[in-house]
Amino acid sequence: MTNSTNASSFIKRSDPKIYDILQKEISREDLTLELIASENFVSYSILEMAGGVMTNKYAEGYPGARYYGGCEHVDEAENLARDRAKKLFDCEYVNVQPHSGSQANMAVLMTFLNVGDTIMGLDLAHGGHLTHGSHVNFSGKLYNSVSYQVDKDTGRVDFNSVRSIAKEFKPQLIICGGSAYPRHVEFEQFREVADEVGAFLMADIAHPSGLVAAGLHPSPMNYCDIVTSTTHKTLRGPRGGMIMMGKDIENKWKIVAPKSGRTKMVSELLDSSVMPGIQGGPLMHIIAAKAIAFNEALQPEFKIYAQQVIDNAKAMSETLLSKGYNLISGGTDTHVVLIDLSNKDVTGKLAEKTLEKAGITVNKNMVPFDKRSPFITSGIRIGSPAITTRGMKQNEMVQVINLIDKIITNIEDQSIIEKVKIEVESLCSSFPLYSELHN
Ligand code: DSN
Repeated sequence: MTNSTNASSFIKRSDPKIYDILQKEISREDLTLELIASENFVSYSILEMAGGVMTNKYAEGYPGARYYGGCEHVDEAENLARDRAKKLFDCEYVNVQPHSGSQANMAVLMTFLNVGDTIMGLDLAHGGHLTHGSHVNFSGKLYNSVSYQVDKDTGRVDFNSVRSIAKEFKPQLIICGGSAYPRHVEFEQFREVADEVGAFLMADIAHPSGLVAAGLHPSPMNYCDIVTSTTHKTLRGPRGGMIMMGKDIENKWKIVAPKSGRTKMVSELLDSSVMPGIQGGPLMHIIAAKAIAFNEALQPEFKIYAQQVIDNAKAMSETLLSKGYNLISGGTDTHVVLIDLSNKDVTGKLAEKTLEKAGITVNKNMVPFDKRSPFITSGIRIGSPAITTRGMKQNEMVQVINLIDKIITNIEDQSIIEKVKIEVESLCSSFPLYSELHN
């Protein structure tokens, strides 16, 4: 029996109502196919730490310089997380306190920019992220935001257009990476453009960070001034964010100084942007769980997992192509597959809802040049990280796509939906998840 199971039984006695809800979620995760590209299943060790006593501790500040007493053990945990992250990503600076990827990005923008400065990121509808300059987000409200797009034919970032937009608007910060970009992020080409216009370059590797850690996606560290990530997607850690800088921090400091007029290292500025700039007390239970995740990702088995994530995404994309689906960029290099359903006469919204009824979880997603709104969309995004964690391989990916295709091509047929649901449950039962947590 794991501690997590014990914890569940405490809840069972003290609060049966929420215990039932937890059990239903455990069953949902176990008996459905989780294809949301940004989700994953953490280990029992991470669950145990994320539910552990460090949730009790206030630790505003950083190791060795806290505003509270009693921090000696959480200091050790945060130092361990930082050391492991530095080793994993081969970087000199890391801040493991951001509660989320959005807060990591906010801290970077607050460090490198003045309100009203210009930022340039990938258009949300082309695979970017809210915090890369969307007008509904702080990044598009506080900063002057311009965006670049992908090429209509290739579905890949259009560098002619990136260059000309950068030259026209002279952004202080260029952001590369996104949430629905199936290809490797082109760090080197972005660096060239950033140098041409004198911009800082930030990579948001929230999605592929597990693949970067495994050496299966190019690393941004040698090209980008600053790198942010989440810890819960391909990296398979607890929900949270982080900020990193590669080598040569001193040199980057020389760039920051004239702008801010301050005489601090950029690492200090970043740390204080996180706390007290935008956050108070760090989530020490989550930081300790991040330390476990980084250690797990340093093990040789993680590389095997990450390779299987990519192989599985490729198997799904090849099967989809063979069935006449249009994929943005024609396939994938990563864990993400972005499907344009326009030729199937089904909206992303309807596909998401109907697949969910059959036990297949995906998210509707805009596709580049989408004529539909973000609430309807013409596409869906699928991903392989979570089902790969369950142990599924290429053969199962073919089965998964066959099931998706059955639904999409019979979108109104209730009996097909019910039959697919039974097949989904049977497939999931062969790859059990969190069996020790069940009732
Ligand atoms: N919401 C995340 C995703 O699904 O990709 C990005 O923050």
